[in-house]
Amino acid sequence: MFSFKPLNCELVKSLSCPGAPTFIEVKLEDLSENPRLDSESKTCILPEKYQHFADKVRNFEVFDDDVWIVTFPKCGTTWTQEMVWLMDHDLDYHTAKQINLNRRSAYFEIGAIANNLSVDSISNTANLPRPRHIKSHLPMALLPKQLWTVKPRIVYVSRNPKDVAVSYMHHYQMIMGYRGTEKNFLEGLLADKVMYCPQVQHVLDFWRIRDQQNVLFLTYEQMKRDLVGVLSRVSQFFRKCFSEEQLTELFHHLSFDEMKKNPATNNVEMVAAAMQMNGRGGEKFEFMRKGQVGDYKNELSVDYIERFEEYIRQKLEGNDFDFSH
Ligand code: PPS
Repeated sequence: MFSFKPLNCELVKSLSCPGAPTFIEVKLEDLSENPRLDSESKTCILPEKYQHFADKVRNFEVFDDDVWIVTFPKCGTTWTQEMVWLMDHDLDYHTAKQINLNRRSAYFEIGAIANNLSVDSISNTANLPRPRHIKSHLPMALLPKQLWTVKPRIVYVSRNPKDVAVSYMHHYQMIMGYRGTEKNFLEGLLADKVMYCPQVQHVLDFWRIRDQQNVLFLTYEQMKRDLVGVLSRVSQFFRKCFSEEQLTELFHHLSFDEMKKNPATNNVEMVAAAMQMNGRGGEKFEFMRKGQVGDYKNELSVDYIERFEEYIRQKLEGNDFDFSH
C-alpha cells in the first residue's frame, strides 16, 4: 500500500532532533480508495518510525460517531479540539475541566512518530470510549481509508504558513529538542521537507472536499476574527442548538487567556514531559505561546517573508483557496 524512501540529503539530515532523528518519505502507492487525490498528495515526510504503523493507521476501524480533528501542525488544533469536544458533549465544562484535553481528544499517531515514546497510540485510540474524539496531523492520503466510506464528522483547520512556520519552529526547538539553525528549519519548510510536509497540499486536499456533509473546513484566522460566527457554524455542524448566553460562555472559555490558564488545555504537563525526554528539561516554553495572527512579522526576516509568499503563491496556483480566508 505504501512505499518508504529514506531521506539522506543534507537539508533533511540537518533537521534531525531527539524527538525525530531520521525521516522518510511515505508514499501511498494504491490510490483506489481515496477521493480526488492528485499526485502531489500521495507523499508525506515523517519520522522513520512511522513505517511500522502506516498500514495499521490506514486500516484503522472508523465509526460513524467519531469526530476527527485534522490539521497541519500548529494550525489551532488544540483550540479546535476543545471547541469541538464541548460542542459534542453539550457544553460539559465539569468533565472538560476534570479530564485533560489530550485524554478527551486523543493524538492518533503520536506513538507512531515520537522517537522516545513507546505507547501504541493507534491501539489506544481504537479503544477510546465512543464517541471518540481523534486529533491527527496526517494528510488525507495516509489517514484511515474508512474515513471516506464511513464518513464520520471531520473538522479541518488551516492556518497561514508564515505563522505556522514561526509556531512550528518554536515547537520543533523546544518540544522536539531541535538544536539546528532557524535557517535550516525555514529552508526545510520551503522545500517541503519538514515533518508532515507538504503543507499547502495538506490544506488543498481538504479544501477540495469542504462541501461534503461530514466535513467542516475552518481557518485559524476565521476563529481569531469571528469566533462567534465559527461557533455558530460548528453548532450547526453538530446539530446542536445553544442559547446566546451559552455561546457567550463558550466564547469566553475558548479565549487564549482562559485556555492558557486552564490546566486541562494549556498542555503544561505534555510539554514538560516532551522537553524532558528530548533534552530540553528545565528550560522554559509555553505551548500557549502568543496566539496571534501575523506574529511572523516579528520573527521572520523580510527575505523569508518574501520567500514564503512566493512559495504560497506557487503552491496555490490554479486553486480557488487563499490563506486570507
Ligand atoms: S499542535 O502542537 O500542532 O497541536 O499545535 P496547535 O494546537 O495546532 O497550534 C498551537 C498554536 O495555536 C495557538 N492557540 C490559540 N490561539 C488562539 N486562541 C486560543 N484559544 C489558542 N489555543 C492555542 C497556540 O498559541 C499556538 O500558536 P502560537 O502562534 O505558537 O502562539
